[in-house]
Amino acid sequence: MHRLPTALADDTIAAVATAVAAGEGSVAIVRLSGSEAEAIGRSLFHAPGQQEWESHRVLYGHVRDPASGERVDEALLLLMRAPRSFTRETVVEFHCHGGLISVQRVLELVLAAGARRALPGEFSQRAFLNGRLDLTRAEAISELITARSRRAAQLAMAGLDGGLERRIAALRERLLDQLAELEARVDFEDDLPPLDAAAVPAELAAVRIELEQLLAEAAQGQLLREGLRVAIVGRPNVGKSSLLNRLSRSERAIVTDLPGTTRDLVESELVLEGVPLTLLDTAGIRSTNDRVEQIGIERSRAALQAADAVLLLFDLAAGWTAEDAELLSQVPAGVPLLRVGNKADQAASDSAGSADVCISALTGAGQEQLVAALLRCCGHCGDQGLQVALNHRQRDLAQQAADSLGRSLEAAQQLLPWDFWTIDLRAAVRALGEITGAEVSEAVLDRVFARFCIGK
Ligand SMILES: Nc1nc2c(ncn2[C@@H]2O[C@H](COP(=O)(O)OP(=O)(O)OP(=O)(O)O)[C@@H](O)[C@H]2O)c(=O)[nH]1
Ligand SMILES: [Mg+2]
Repeated sequence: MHRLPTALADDTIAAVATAVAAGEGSVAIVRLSGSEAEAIGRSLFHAPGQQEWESHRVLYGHVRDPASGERVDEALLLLMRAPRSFTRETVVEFHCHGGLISVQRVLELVLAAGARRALPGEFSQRAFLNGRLDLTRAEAISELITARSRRAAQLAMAGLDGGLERRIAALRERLLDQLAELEARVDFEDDLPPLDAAAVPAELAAVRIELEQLLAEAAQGQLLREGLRVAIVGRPNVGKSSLLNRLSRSERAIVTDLPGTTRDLVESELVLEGVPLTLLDTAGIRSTNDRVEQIGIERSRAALQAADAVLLLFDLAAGWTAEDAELLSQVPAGVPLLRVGNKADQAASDSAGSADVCISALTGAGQEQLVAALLRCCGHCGDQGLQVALNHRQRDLAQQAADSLGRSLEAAQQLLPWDFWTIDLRAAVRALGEITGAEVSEAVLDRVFARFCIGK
């Protein structure tokens, strides 16, 4: 969708700010922001008695259709006059009854009265443009909303408190100081004391080390934020569905003693040690003439190719077979993989040779070891020290900054003239500025905010 040029954002936007789902939440909020928000609010909301339209006070009354006078909803209205609001514009919120119909009618009335439908993230974008938030805090809000585990939510809150912004801004300041030193020498070398030739590269190297530290933490943060898709694959009847049910503490998947029970992918969401996982139970892989089963097996193979990690389940009682080895060869290179021997309760203890972990999906034995091994092989190393987490965009930029600093350091080592050092140094400063939004183009902003949900 085309986004309006940000310089022209003086119109009033509106959206339903609460979740729009076919459920029956008790309250839904229609939010407006912009110069006309209060006028639109007054034109639709009737507050009986002596209630004053004061900022940051709640009014009680009815939303009315101005054309017919019909009462559309009984509601509360919250007025927050500029600049004391999330967007720093005047914001009006109608706290309506939940459900789908009346909220949509209130929104339609608001739109008919002159507001425009907000684009995804447009409230946050205005907050950013009006200096209320830097880009990392704005992104943290979106991450808080979409967090799938408590730990991911905590990290998003740290971002919202400015933990990431402060770290990045401090590094950028240090680079700017060095850039100023060098640029002054390029322009006025004769008027200044000679440059301490070792001090600048030493500082650049120090900043680069901090960036690399941040990047290492980013990998952990990404795991906590985005989680993993883990495919459980194996021959028919080895206990894949039983394992999914056990890990997700549900009877999500059908279990029978008939090989070929699971015909389709079965997904289950769970959180293990703070890491959100999507577990995929798949159809057991074998050659078959059953058309339905064949399609299921194709889906199993596709899931195997797309997974972030694979649990290759085999039956300890039957031992590691040629078919298991064949399946193993189909796991894409580099994808974390565990060979999980199941039905340990039925098997002799010496049959575990090919297994990384042995479990019994029936009794639950070995379950903790399986979880620990899975998280370990996916690079989860505990997160107690983790303060901030970078998202993809931020990580790419931090990586660019680190690479640019590396090139700048090379120029220094080769004793190239100072203007050669400054080209890459400037690129590093720019990349860090793009993380916080201190230096950022409209196109980048549009892309960032377009990923937000509507009404935020
Ligand atoms: N003794 C024992 N039986 C198990 C264990 N895990 C699963 N089973 C049994 O093995 C049979 C098959 O289990 P499922 O979970 O349906 O196996 P599956 O791999 O999903 O099978 P398909 O969907 O046909 O590919 C059922 O009778 C389970 O009760 C285990 O750890 N020990
Ligand atoms: Mg199954």
